[in-house]
Amino acid sequence: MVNLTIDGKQISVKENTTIMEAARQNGIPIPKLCYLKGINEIAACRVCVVELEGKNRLITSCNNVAEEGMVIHTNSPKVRKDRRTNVELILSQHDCQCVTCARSGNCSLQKIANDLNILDIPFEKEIERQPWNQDFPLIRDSAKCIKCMRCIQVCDKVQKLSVWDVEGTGSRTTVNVAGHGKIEDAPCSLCGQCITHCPVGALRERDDTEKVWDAIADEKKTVVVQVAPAVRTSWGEQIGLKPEEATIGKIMDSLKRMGVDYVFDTVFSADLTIMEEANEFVQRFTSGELKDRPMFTSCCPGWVRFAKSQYPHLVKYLSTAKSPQEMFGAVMKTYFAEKIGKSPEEIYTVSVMPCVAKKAEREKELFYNEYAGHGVDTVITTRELVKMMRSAHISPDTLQDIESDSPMHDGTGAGVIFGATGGVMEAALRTAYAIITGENPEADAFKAVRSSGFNANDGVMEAELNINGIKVRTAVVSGLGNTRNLLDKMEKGEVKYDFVEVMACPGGCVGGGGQPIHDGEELAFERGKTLYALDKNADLRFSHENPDIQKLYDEYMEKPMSHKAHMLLHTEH
Ligand code: HC0
Ligand code: SF4
Repeated sequence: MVNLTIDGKQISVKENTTIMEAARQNGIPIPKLCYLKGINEIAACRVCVVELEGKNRLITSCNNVAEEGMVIHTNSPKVRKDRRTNVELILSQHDCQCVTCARSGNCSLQKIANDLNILDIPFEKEIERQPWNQDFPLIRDSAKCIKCMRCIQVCDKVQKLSVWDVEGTGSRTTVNVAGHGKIEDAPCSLCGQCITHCPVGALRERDDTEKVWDAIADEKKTVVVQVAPAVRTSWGEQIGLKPEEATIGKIMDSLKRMGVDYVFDTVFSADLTIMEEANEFVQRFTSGELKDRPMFTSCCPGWVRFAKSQYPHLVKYLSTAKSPQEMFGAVMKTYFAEKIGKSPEEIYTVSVMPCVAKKAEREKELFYNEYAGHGVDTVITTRELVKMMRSAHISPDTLQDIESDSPMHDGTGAGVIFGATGGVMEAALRTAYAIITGENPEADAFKAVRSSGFNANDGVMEAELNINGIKVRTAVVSGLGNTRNLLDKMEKGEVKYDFVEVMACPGGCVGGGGQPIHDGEELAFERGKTLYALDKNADLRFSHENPDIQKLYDEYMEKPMSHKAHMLLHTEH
């Protein structure tokens, strides 16, 4: 142990603990901007400076280790002055247009500047705004970038894609797409992890909320919304609701109050995806087609983009089943449109997703008979949903639990867990078991594929399962860096699987790039627990027992993998 004094408090910490961590463990938070534990410990912002007594100098606390006998001051006049100057210098290169910023109220720079009582910036402003494709789902505003390097590090170390890089030197050092390229040409998976790790508003999703308001205002349109499984775990975080208060029913109520005509839960179509994907897996597995490679899940568009750009030879092993978002879009514009006597063109479909890549996934076209268009018209993130609630001045405490509409009302626990890493695999195995054996397994029989912690086991869970004497080797992975490691092992023949689930964001959709931002905190695992609890308490836990799915097949799709199902529910990648 190492003994030192911080702000007059004598403390002991383990060797090799940074000063910042030693202070944190003892209830002394040190302000920071660029620091991200284990990912970005480069002291670029110098906001975390502290005074080391006796040495007459300031040191950064995030990357200096506590040493025996140190006497540290985290808030001396010298520290305050230096910290303030460092923040003022950062502000001199930042556009400071807080009123029109997507992160206003949730910005680490805004908070620190306020905490330090900075009322004026004594330096000349030097701001350059680089051009950006405003149609791309990921928007970067260089005039807000504080060069903390977090985006570079997250994309490089966590997602292993290296989309961002430093360019220029000296005071002209800045961040941009690597090689001064265009974002639309870069291998960006649109996972959105750089957005959720940006301390300011330099990175954000394209705002699509106005399209939804326009559709609501258009009397000729019937607006139909679906809400993804993971949204229920996080939407309350930004508006002060506890997880148990922030139910899916209240999201449905808020959407109806905004003027949406029909509201649905994507859990319904997660069950539909399982019907198609489990049948597809059993067919591909038993036909011997999967000799060399596994079948991969394909519902995560960040993963599909990654596979296409990094491992194109593996694309043919992706399941052809569309994602639940896309299946729901197809069902809304055909089966549902017929039920309510409307044409597909009169239906305007919106998805609320915890994801940025879903904004690109919706661009896929829907072909059926004469009709060609999009299954989903607009995708908004969880953050955009909360923004819409705010602009509709809905008080969260007045929201009631209301049911989703019919005839796509029912959803099972198997569909709910889609939002957490391992959930799609577990749900698919429950139904694949029933297809192979003719009877249901115990509902928790495949819980070995659940994650044991945020990014535990390098994000990989493996399970070898026995279904009626047939051995099925499965793996589940989340995070694209973890995925790259796993795929490389697979390509070298070090590991072999029959069925693999991949989610681009660490922890699955609960940790998605469209979720509420809590600077530097990783909440995916905690949010995932909410989904597993909902599954445990659900009346139905097998997708094939969903009565509304059974009705959809009876009345419209015939059976899983039918010609009609192929036309509407499957895709080429
Ligand atoms: Fe997901 Fe989905 S589970 S990708 O994470 O499969 O975004 O929540 O909606 O489509 O259901 C996201 C979440 C979805 C889809 C579902 C899948
Ligand atoms: Fe990298 Fe993901 Fe950001 Fe794209 S969205 S730049 S892949 S972190």
